[in-house]
Amino acid sequence: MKKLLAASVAGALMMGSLNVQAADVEDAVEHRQGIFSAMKWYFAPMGAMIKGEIDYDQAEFTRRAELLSALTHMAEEGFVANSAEGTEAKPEIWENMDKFSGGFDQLQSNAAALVEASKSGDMGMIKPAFGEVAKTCKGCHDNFRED
Ligand code: ASC
Repeated sequence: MKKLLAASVAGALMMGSLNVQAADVEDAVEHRQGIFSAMKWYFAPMGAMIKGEIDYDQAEFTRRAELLSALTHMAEEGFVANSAEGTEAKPEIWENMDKFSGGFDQLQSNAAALVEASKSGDMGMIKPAFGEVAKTCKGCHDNFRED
């Protein structure tokens, strides 16, 4: 009886986990896409300030850099197994996870450096720091995103 109960509990857990798995992949994709979209939201106006398309405001720039920096720690966990299909993520991500993950490390340190540079209020420091972040975005897109 105990054995039977254990078997049916295990069976129920297994079935449950199959359902949870499909939902988990969907949630993970939604999570990472939301984070990337938020990253763009915070990033793009900083570029516009640097180009002079909108007025430069030091506090606003730093606020954006800080929030962007926080977001750079959130997207990677959305790249769960079997989650490339139907997205722009290339399967190469999962074949080169060390390189992919290293790109996130670089993005995180470049974004943290942009926060520090932004506090100087000196465009001579801010501009190259912003460029390093943009370069890291682009590097990963070139390698791991379908255009
Ligand atoms: C953006 C945006 C990106 C990055 C990238 C930087 O504003 O949407 O994906 O900058 O183009 O190279």
